[in-house]
Amino acid sequence: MPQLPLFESAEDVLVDDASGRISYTPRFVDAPTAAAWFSELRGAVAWNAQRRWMYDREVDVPRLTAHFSLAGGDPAPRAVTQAAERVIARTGVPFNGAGLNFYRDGRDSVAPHNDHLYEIAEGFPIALLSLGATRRMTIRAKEPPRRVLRVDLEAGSLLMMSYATQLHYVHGVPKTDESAGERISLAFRVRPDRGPGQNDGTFYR
Ligand SMILES: O=C(O)CCC(=O)C(=O)O
Repeated sequence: MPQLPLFESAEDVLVDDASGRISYTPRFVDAPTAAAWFSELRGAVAWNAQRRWMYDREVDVPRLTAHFSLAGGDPAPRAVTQAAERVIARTGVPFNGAGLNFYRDGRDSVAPHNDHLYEIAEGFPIALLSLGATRRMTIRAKEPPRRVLRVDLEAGSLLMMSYATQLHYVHGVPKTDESAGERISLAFRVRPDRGPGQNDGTFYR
């Protein structure tokens, strides 16, 4: 079991049952590091403004995005590789991809969704590292009684969601009328295109 550095706070387990495991660790990275990573990524990343078809019309994706492989190819910004190293060291999960989201203000959001299971290797969790302004995530069970969790994702925090939770819950960051500053999230995933025998699916439910 990796040792906890002094500045880290304890993991708060929000769900741990047949529907999967969700945990929240505030102050996973200290405030100066979170601020430095935020400022590097805000300035250095070539953020994409995407459009998406919704029913019969094309709409703006209400946030900016970027993607990096951690398994070679184009080098990721230093803040992404440093954050990935920290998350991998803590969790023991061989994350090989990072999806970044930039929420410019309270009008930016991500709609309730679960991760596409073909985009994550079976059995591996997703890790969400938050930088910048605090935004509330809503995690809603798909099945009755449709339990709802609301988690304020603070700068420097780490939210872990096991593979199984993608079957049983949707998660999203709703728009807010309250003034919200800029926020960047880093979503670490194990992409399924890894070599045979490297994914035995035993990490998390
Ligand atoms: O910004 C977040 O913390 C959530 C991002 C998310 O749900 C996703 O990238 O699929």
